Amino acid sequence: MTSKATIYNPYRSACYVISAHKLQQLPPDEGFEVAFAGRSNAGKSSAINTLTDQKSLARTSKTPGRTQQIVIFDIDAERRIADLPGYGYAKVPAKLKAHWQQVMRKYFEQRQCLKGVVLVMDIRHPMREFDQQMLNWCAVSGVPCHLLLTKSDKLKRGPAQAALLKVRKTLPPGATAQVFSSKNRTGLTELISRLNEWYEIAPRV
Ligand SMILES: Nc1nc2c(ncn2[C@@H]2O[C@H](COP(=O)(O)OP(=O)(O)OP(=O)(O)O)[C@@H](O)[C@H]2O)c(=O)[nH]1
Ligand SMILES: [Mg+2]
Repeated sequence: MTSKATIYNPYRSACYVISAHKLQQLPPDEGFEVAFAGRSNAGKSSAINTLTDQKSLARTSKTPGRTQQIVIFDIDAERRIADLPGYGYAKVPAKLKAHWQQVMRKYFEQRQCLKGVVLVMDIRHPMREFDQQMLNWCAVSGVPCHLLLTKSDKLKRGPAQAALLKVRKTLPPGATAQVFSSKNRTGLTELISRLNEWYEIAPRV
């Protein structure tokens, strides 16, 4: 496992654009967008900070349910990252949950520029409620999905690899998975390579 990106990282230029409460507030549906999705507290915002090599670009929190909007970051004029609201947090009021479920479904159905979804899961608790639904939405809308089994620093290498192999066995065709840690940057090179494909960025050394 590598501890640093060993390839050129084009995502360091990312900058904050908007926190959208409604789909209408999103930037025009053009270019390339990749969404980071996953349960609340899974580590989406931390993964974005590690990817972009910026400590506090995306707000992270010990309090689950923090990101309640779609937060957009520009990489360049054509390419964006979307930090989606986390799901599965019990304390979010039922009405708000239902609202976001609907918004998310529409986002997946309608967003033409969505080139891929990075589905973030805690490696110790993968494939929980709604993770499967997220995979299904991706499959139905034909959006490729890459699972980031994050917080791998919490496990030894053997159990982390075992968790990865177990998850890979259950994946639908076209979906991929890797081990990741925002804390020690495990898997960063692999993530950059996957994103470069979706964003159509030619690798540089
Ligand atoms: N040890 C360790 N902790 C992590 C890692 N990634 C995230 N965390 C911690 O997990 C907690 C949640 O991380 P966030 O990145 O805020 O999670 P999120 O998925 O964006 O959460 P919401 O915005 O609430 O949906 C924070 O306390 C992070 O410091 C990791 O790779 N290793
Ligand atoms: Mg977040």
